[in-house]
Amino acid sequence: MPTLLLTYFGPFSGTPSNPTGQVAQRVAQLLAGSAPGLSVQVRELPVEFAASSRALAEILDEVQPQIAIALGVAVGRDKVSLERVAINMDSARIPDNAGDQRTDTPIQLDGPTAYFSTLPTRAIFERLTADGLPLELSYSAGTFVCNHVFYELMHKTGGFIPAGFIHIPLSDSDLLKAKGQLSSPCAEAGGLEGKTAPTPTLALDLMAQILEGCIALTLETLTQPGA
Ligand code: PCA
Repeated sequence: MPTLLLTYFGPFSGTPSNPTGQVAQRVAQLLAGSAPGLSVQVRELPVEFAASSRALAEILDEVQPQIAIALGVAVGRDKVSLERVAINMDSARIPDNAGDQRTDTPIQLDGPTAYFSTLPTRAIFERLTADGLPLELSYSAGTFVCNHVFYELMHKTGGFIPAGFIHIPLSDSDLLKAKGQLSSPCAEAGGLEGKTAPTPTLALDLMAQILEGCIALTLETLTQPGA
């Protein structure tokens, strides 16, 4: 039975509510019905540069997934973003949840400049946008903890499994929960700066349905090598 690892994050500086936990749980429920042969392991990662690397290494070791997808929120984006490139740099104006504020810091001293996602991002984008779903291909996951986890995920899985990162917009309930505490989008955290209000959102159920589709198409590549 193949195993899918799905990771999510909690709140962080300027973003008091993160939809990725609820979305990951809903995706797991949907997959229990649509892909009963798939074991789905949902895990939270800390929004911390150093601790997320350690946690991810432990989780990969424990779960030994055949597919790994990390989720993060990108405030200001209005579509589910299939991230294609992770870069070897931590740099952000905001600190992580441990107070660590990094500027132009390499993630892996001897690592390559960048990794590409090994999820079938092009095929997912074409198939799901043809169904009218709000998805985009993205060439920057920023330089905060999401890009960090994406880079570490690709570094540690070494291209041997389909793995990658997907940013999602905020949900309506996040905006309600944030009650004015939401800061303006931060580009390093994948956000879209310079956009005027209102902050775009997508419904949790729609985001879960899109991710279920992403995973179904990725599963097809496990059974059809080279697809
Ligand atoms: N988004 C942030 C970190 C955690 C999250 O959900 C980012 O895009 O870097």
